[in-house]
Formats: sequence, structure tokens, C-alpha cells
Amino acid sequence: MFEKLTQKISDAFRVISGKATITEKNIDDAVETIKMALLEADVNLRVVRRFINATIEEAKGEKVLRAVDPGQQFIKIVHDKLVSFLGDTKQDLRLKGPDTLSVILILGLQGSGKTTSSAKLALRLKKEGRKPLLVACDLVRPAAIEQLAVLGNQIGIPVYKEISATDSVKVYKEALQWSRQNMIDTMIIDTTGRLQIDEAMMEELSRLKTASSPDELLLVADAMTGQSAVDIAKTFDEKIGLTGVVLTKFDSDTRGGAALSLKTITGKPLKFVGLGEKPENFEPFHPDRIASRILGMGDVVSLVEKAQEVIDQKEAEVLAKKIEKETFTLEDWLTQIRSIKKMGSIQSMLDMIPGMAGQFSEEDIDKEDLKIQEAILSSMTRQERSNHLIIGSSRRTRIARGSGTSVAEVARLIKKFEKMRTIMKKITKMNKNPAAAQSMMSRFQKRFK
Ligand SMILES: Nc1nc2c(ncn2[C@@H]2O[C@H](COP(=O)(O)OP(=O)(O)O)[C@@H](O)[C@H]2O)c(=O)[nH]1
Ligand SMILES: [Mg+2]
Repeated sequence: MFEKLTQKISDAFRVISGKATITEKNIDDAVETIKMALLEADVNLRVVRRFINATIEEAKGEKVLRAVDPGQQFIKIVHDKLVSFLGDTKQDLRLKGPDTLSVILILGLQGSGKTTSSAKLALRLKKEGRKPLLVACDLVRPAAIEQLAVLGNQIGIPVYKEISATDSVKVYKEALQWSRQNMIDTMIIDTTGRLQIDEAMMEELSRLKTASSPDELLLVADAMTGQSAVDIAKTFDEKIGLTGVVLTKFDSDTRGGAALSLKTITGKPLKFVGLGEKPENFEPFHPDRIASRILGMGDVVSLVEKAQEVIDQKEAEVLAKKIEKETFTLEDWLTQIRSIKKMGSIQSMLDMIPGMAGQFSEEDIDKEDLKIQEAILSSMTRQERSNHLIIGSSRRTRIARGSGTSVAEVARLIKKFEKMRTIMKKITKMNKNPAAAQSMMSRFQKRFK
């Protein structure tokens, strides 16, 4: 994400960093580069002006010109300004305690990601120990109800639906009854969206709001639509009233304009971001972490948290030890490939490793290749995976046949494994962090092909 913006901003830093002293002219040049970067990122013009003025004011103060390391000082100012424009601190959902039913209304245009985000949010709340219910109130398209039902089933969350219902308020009221009988503590209501804002939609959503008095009214907006996502948020806020925004397709947003303009223009906090199509590709919006990512500084905190969510800490420690002692086997590799798949978008992991941000694209990690690797490894016996040295030519032929690959591919995988094992051992020694070891694994999938 934000590759282009990150690239441009690091150009600006290059102008200024490493200099023992910097002049006002240096600052002007760097600020000009940042301004162009923000405009190209589709950041709202008013926001760009405010950002630039605030940065110049602070940078031209005594602080930067006389700082021991003026370049660093300047980067810090830009970073802090970004954090403040992105909303300062993480904004949590404001829900009632578990003994009282809370209601979250999910609003947005068709295709913005409402249904997907409803499911993602439900999964997240479930992991936090709540008992959510998904309510299918998008009654315009029958397929929408089915889509929610399928997602709910996939993540183990109940879905309240009524085929051929026409009144969303009625569906809500029945879902409320059901919730009370079934100890539900949070209702997440997926609503009707249209291709554009129209009176009928606003009317329906208003009625639903009045009937349900929601604790949260979350607008789901597509980050890739840039400024228009911001305009939509503004309109929804004026007509219905919002408590926050979920920006989806953040994984595909190379520009970052919507994220940077939203808070300043609408005054509403960004609460979550969608980072892919899978239910787990969803994160709270952390302004400081996003600012670091935009500046290409990576984001170790999120990386570690994310990896911890998916892999058991103990498992990771065992892995790190195995790598260090070179007892890491193909059996372990297979486990890793499966957990990389579980982790969702590899790209979102890569962006969090310092120095890696923006350096790898999704294509760098070949998902097809992961599948092939998994197929080959699955065709081996456990004994072969535990000791790859026993895999001679007849075993290779059998494995190739079993996995639908070629003998050359099997040989290549084994070679890659040996190479990876050596390099990973070095890295783990340098960096005694089990979670980092896990993410390195995904990096090496492609590099040492
Ligand atoms: N890459 C990516 N795709 C997403 C994300 N959120 C939703 N989508 C996709 O966007 C499309 C529309 O989503 P959907 O939830 O059906 O939108 P709705 O019409 O607002 O309910 C689907 O293909 C989703 O898989 C996201 O965060 N990243
Ligand atoms: Mg939908």
C-alpha cells in the first residue's frame, strides 16, 4: 500500500537528510516535494495546504535549523504531522458492556465492502469474547442475503435472515427478539447500498437508525476511490450521522489520499481498515503505524501482533530454535506454508518489516508457487519430510507423480529448502525474535526460488 506516496516522500527526505546544517531553502525544497507527493496521492487540496503550512511553520523554527541532526528532526516533524492528520490515536468502537445489547449499523454504497466488512468485524468481536449476530438487512438484492449467510457460516457466526423480506426495520425487530433469546450481545446490521447516494436509500437507513438507536454507525468506503470516498463519508454524515469509517481495499490503495483526507474533512475517525478479501484481513486503524508505513519506516509493532494472533507464541519459539540448530525440516516448512496461507495477504506482512516496505509487491510472492510447494510437500511421506537427505531419484519420481509436478520441480524445492535453511539460520541469530523469523519465511519463498 501507498507505494507511490512512500517513494516520493523518501525523495524529499533524501534532499534533507545527512546534512550537518540545513537552510530554509533546503526545507522549502523538501516541503515542495512532499506537497507534490500528497497531491499525486489524491489528498484533498485543503488538507494538503494545511499539512504543508503546519510542517513549514514547525520546520523553520529554531528546532530544525539548529538541531544536531536536522534531517532526522525534519522527518520526525513530518511523521508527527501525518499522525495528527490521520487522527492521532486509535479509536475503539464504543459498545455497551456485554450484558446489554449493542447495535452496529454498517452503511455504504454498493460494492464498497459492507457485507465483507460486517463479517470481518463480527469475527473480530468474537475473538474479543463477544457474541455477535449478523443481520441481513440488504433487501434489495437477494444474493446479498445469501452472501452474508455464506460468510457467517464460514466464520461460525449466526446470521439472522429472512428470505423475501421487504422491510428492513421489520427484519431488525425480529432479529432483536432472536438476539434476546439467544444471548447475543452485539448486532451487526448489513444494510442496503446503491451505486450512488439516493433519497430512497437515505430514507430507509434513517428509519433503521431511528428504530435501532445504534451505538456505532460505521460507513464502509472504498479507499481506492480516493477523494470520492471522503465526499461520500461527508454526505452520509450529514444525512444520517456517522460515528466512524471503515476504509476497505486498503491493500490495493497505492495512493493513500482517502486515509489522509478523511479525518480532516469529515471530522470522523477511521476505525478499521480492510486489507484483503478474507475475513481476517481486517485491522484497527492505528494512525501512528500508518504514518510510519507511509514514510517507509515499516511497522514492527503490527507485524509482531499480527504474527502472534495467527501462530501460537510457543510454536514460534520452537520454530526459531529449530532454525538456529538446523533441525528445521521439510515437515516444519509445510506447517509454515499453511500458516502463511492462514495469515492472509503476505503483502500486508511484508509492508510491516522495517526496510521492506514498498520493496516487494504481491507478485513477488507467488501464490501459485506456494500451492505447488504445498502439493509437493504433501506428497512426501512424513519420514521424507523429517529427513530430506533420504530423497533419492526414485523417491523424487514418485513425489513428482503424486503432486502432479516434475522431478525437476521436486529437486528445485529441496535445493531451495537447503539454501533457505542456511540463510534463515543467520537471520535468526541476528534477530532473536520468533515472529520475525516467521515473516522472514514468507520473504524467502520467492527470493531464493
Ligand atoms: N482487496 C480487497 N477486497 C475487498 C475488501 N473488502 C471487500 N472487498 C471485495 O469487494 C467486493 C465487494 O464487497 P461486498 O462486501 O460484497 O460489498 P457490498 O456491496 O458493500 O456489501 C467483494 O469482491 C469483496 O471481496 C478489502 O479490504 N480488500
Ligand atoms: Mg453487500
